[in-house]
Amino acid sequence: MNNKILLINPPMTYLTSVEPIRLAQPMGICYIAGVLERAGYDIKLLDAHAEGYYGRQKLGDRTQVGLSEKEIRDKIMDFNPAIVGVSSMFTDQYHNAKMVCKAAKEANPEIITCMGGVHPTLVPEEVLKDPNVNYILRSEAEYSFLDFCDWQIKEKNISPEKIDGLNLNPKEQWIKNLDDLPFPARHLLPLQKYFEAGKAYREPSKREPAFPIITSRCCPASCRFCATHLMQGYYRERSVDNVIAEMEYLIDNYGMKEIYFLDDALAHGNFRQILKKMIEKKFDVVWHGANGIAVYSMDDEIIELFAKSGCYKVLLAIESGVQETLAYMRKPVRLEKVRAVVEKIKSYGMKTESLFMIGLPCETKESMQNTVKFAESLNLDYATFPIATPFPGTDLYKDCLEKGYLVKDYKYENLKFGIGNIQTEEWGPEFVENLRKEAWLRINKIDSANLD
Ligand code: B12
Ligand code: SF4
Repeated sequence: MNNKILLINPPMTYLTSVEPIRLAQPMGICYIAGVLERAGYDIKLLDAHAEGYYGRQKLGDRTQVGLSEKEIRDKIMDFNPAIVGVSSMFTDQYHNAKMVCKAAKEANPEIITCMGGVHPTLVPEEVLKDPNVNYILRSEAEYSFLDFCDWQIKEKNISPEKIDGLNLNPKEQWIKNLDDLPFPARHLLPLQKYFEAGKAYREPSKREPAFPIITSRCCPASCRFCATHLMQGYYRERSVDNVIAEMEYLIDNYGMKEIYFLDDALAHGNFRQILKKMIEKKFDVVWHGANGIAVYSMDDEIIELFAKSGCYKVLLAIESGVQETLAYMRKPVRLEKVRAVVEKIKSYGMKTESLFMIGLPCETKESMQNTVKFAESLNLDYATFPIATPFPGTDLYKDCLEKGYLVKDYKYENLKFGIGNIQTEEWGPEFVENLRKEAWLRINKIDSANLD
């Protein structure tokens, strides 16, 4: 067996009205590739979403963005790897990951396919039913994928039952020291594509080249709707020096001008030490957090550090304007603190944005309207109202199932924050979808075409 491995990020499907499309460097497969490269494997990445970014294939009210099935198959045939690893990060995009596994088997039935990422972690049994998927690896997989390749390719004496999170094996080993990981293998990505798309996105990057950086994994909180603990186990952070070394590497080698941090719980832990070092080193970069910043970790000192280190917009994860709803979510946000945090951020001239989730099973029409009123009263630069989405494997999903609140036609393809999937005695998808649209338009005063 040859020692070639191809890791693929599949194309993505969007509602046709959504343009421009966000393009994110797929950090999961970059981290895995870094570890495999260090171990001497011949590894390639195919980001089929980025490589075919300008390819648009209409499918009813949806559009597929990325390389076509044939183009993917041809690329697999050209490289002819022993193993194709497919990343399935979003449940609503699972059909695309399935398509890539099929393309791999059609390219060469001898190829071993292995799927990883969020969806196979949440519903492993179901994914394993697919005849084109030989294996899955659940959750964080840098070292388990290395064991898997050593077993399959180097035929090392590793018992498959011992490979952490392989198929239905228990997932028990989390990377204790994140500094041991090589930096993500970004050199295997078509970087120019992300820089071009970053400038054209509806919330464009301020300066390019922009790069994602992850300083920590998982989160100290455990919100009912979130899958992070299933993916990343428990909260861990990289050392300040290791993060700063990655920043210096990106500045020296790629002229990085902007960072978008992908941490789940940004502002927690040693993040303020990282900011102090960025200021001390006078890095010529601007930054923002792409995933919603932990409001509960914000205080005057860190907000000042944000401003001085180049932050230009702060996406807060306030999530609700109703304290009881926050309690149901298990979201550690105290509303009485929020207004002062928002005002302080504004005082430094940084943009304020927030996420507010509506449509949780504990809610009434009135409580959702109160969240919208609260959001409006904060005078944010931008507010979004994702609809609570019961992703399989989460406690939110279990709660909806117990209460009989999942809509009758619950389907993975519909698990988007713009589509309601919960029906209570008082309200259903139509109410939340309309409220979201109305609130979004009124507060942000912009066109609705991009409302995904
Ligand atoms: C960063 C992030 C983003 C980024 C970048 C995503 C990207 N393309 O990489 C941005 C901000 C763009 C984003 C957007 C969205 N996101 Co997001 N995002 C995350 C987040 C916080 C971290 C992902 C990450 O980079 N982790 C760090 C890297 C190192 O880990 P990783 O990617 O998980 O990869 C590891 C494993 O998954 C596995 N793995 C991954 N691929 C493969 C492949 C193989 C072969 C193997 C073996 C293993 C493997 O090994 C990797 C290394 O350990 C997760 C939450 C979480 N903690 O998982 C949510 C998460 C993935 N996002 C989620 C969602 C819903 C979204 C959005 C749909 C939200 C929205 N409506 O805007 C969008 C849609 C994305 C899009 N259109 O591009 C959900 C997905 C839930 C689900 N079941 O579908 C998550 C789980 C958060 C949640 N709500 O629980 N997201
Ligand atoms: S604070 Fe954010 S990342 Fe942490 S558990 Fe809640 S939703 Fe998930």
